[in-house]
Amino acid sequence: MALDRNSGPNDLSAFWMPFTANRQFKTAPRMLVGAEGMYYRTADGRQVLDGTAGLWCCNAGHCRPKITEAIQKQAAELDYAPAFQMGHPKAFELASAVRDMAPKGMDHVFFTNSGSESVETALKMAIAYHRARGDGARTRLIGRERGYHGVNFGGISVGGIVSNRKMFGSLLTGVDHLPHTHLPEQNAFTRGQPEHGAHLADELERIVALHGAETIAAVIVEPMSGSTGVLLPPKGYLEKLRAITKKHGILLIFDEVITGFGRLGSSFAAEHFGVLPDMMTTAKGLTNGVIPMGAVLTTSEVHDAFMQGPEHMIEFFHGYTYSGNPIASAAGLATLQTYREEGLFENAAALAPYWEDALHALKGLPHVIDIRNMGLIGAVELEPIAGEPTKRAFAAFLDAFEKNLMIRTTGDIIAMSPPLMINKAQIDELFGKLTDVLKALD
Ligand code: PXG
Repeated sequence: MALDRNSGPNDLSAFWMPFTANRQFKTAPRMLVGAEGMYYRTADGRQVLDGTAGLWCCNAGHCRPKITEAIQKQAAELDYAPAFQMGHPKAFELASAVRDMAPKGMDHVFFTNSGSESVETALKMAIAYHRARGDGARTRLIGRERGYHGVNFGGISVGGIVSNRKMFGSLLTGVDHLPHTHLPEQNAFTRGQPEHGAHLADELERIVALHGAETIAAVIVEPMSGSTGVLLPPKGYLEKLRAITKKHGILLIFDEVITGFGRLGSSFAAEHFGVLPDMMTTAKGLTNGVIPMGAVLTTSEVHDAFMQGPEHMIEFFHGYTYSGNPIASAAGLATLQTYREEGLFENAAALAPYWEDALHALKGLPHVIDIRNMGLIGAVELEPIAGEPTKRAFAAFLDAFEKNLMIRTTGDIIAMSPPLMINKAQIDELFGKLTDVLKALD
């Protein structure tokens, strides 16, 4: 019997770790055993500054009392309620709170359990929306090169990460991609939004001309690409995408899994850039990463298109066992309350210029070929070691952890996105440590 197996706490073999160099990790494990506020605690008792809010998700910081209490209380009161054909008050309360925080016009909220599920949900919703309106030929989906939309089949199909796509067969059919907007020759070391590249949105006109607008359901983009190395939208780019999609009756989906919930110093990137999409996908910061939860936000126009036919019929044939789970809903409510009460989005906005200055001061350090930032996000791009891509940045990640700093790397890009509760002294600590890391790199 499996339970009789004598596998002690040091047995690392069973857990096949996600997006991890498993063999490397298991030769020198990096174990976190505690967390509070801005810091993780390691198994060997070190305090590690969290420069990444976990995986871009712990926007309120770690082990925040309100969130912890809300989860404990909810677990003891109503642990689970069926998600289909039944309800419980907290899911409705959270949906309203998310709507109230979102840009005006985002009126309805569909719950999922992750960013990947939010993406699948939005893509299905887009296709079903057109069908519900008698426009069923609109099935084509347009993503973007270097886009990241999670790991499920729809998400990797519209996404533009080569290693995410090449391993997994033929993917969805009927998908096309916009070019990415990363133009380092013209935009390197720009502070905030780059000047050059808005014209790349015009490529959508070319794609529309190729396939016919009447076959295209939706365009999905991250308003700012996080995972592929912090690629900012050039000035005017998102506005153009909005204008072109609107002109052709194509839905525009913003994947706000990273940019949502204060990361840019605004509730959402849509608000930050002043561009309203038809749908937004979210997760991560919705529950401070503490309990898995995601949400798709839509306009009334999208939602209302489904609300027809006999009233006893299910309008949207989609959902998850854990959609709007009571404990996740309680965590979400406490998270939004913490953001509000502590003014964390405002803190992010107020500290963004200080963050930008501290980050751009790294210019001139060895191997640094570009620096990018927005809100409380920063990226430092390193010159790859010839013939060994990703190795230099991974070495920086390992050394940073030794120096009690957590960063993320993607390719040869270092990405940082600290909890929004960070202060100036901690920003200095972060970039002081990173400077030491960069100076020591081969
Ligand atoms: N969309 C976007 C824009 C994301 O950034 C997902 C969807 C998928 O979310 P889930 O919850 O299914 O993982 C993401 C996730 C990194 C990193 O270091 C980024 C993500 C996840 C893990 C690490 O860049 N983004």
